[in-house]
Amino acid sequence: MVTLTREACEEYAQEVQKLSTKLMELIALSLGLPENRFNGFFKDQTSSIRFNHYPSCPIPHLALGVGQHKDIGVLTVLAQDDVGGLQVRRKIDGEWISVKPTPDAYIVNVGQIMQVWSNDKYESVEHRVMVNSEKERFSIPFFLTPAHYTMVKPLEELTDDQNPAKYRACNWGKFFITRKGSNFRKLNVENIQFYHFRVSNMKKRGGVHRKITHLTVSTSLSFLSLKIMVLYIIMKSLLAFIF
Ligand SMILES: O=C(O)CCC(=O)C(=O)O
Repeated sequence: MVTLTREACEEYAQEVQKLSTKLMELIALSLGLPENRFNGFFKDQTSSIRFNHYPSCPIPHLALGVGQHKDIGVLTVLAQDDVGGLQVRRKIDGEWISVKPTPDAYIVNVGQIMQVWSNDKYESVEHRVMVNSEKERFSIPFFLTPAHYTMVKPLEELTDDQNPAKYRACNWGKFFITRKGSNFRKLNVENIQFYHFRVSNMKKRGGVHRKITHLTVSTSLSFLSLKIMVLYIIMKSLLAFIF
C-alpha cells in the first residue's frame, strides 16, 4: 500500500512534469518545429494534478464517473489502476470504445490547446468514465497547462495563406477563470471551449454574401419580398453567428 504524503505528491508532480516536457519536445519534432519550441509556454505553468476516486455502483449504467468531455489543456498524462472504465469516442461512428488498462503505462490525451497550437494537426479526443458495479477505481490525471498570460492561437510556423489559422487568439487565464466560474454547476449552455474560437464563423459571413448575391439576381421576386428574404437571411446568419 502506498502512503500519499505531501512529499510523495510533490515528487510525483515533478517527475510527471519532466515526462510532459519530453513529450512536448517529441510533439514539436513531429510538427517539424525545433525541439524546444513549446518550452517558453511552461515557464510559469498552471499545470495541476487531480486524484479521482470512483466508488463502485450496483447500477453502473445509470451512473457516470465523469461525463463526456475533451481536456482543455495541452496534454493530460493519466495514471490509472487495473479496474478500467475510461472510454474514448470513436470519431467515425461516435461509438464509445473502452480503453483497456495496461500495467505500468500512462494514457496520454491530447488537449484542446494542443489542437489549437497545431491548427488541428493534433486533435483532442472526447472521453468519459463509466463506474464499475463491484470495484472502486482510482486515477491520477496530470493536466499540462501553460502560463496564465499565454495567448492560445495556432503557431505561426504552422499557418500560411494555404493553411490559415483556424482559431482566434484567446487568453488562457481568462478562459480558465470563465470556465471555473460555473463552479462545476450544471449549466443550461455548454461551458466555454476552445472550439468556440474557431474561425468557421467567418465562413458563415461568406455564406451570407453568396446568398444575398444570389437573391439579387432572382428578378422574378417583387422588391418587397426580396427585402424580407434578405432580412430573414441576415437575421438567421446573425443568430447562427452569435450562437
Ligand atoms: O479517470 C479517468 O480515467 C479520466 C479522468 C478524466 O477524464 C478527468 O479527470 O478529466
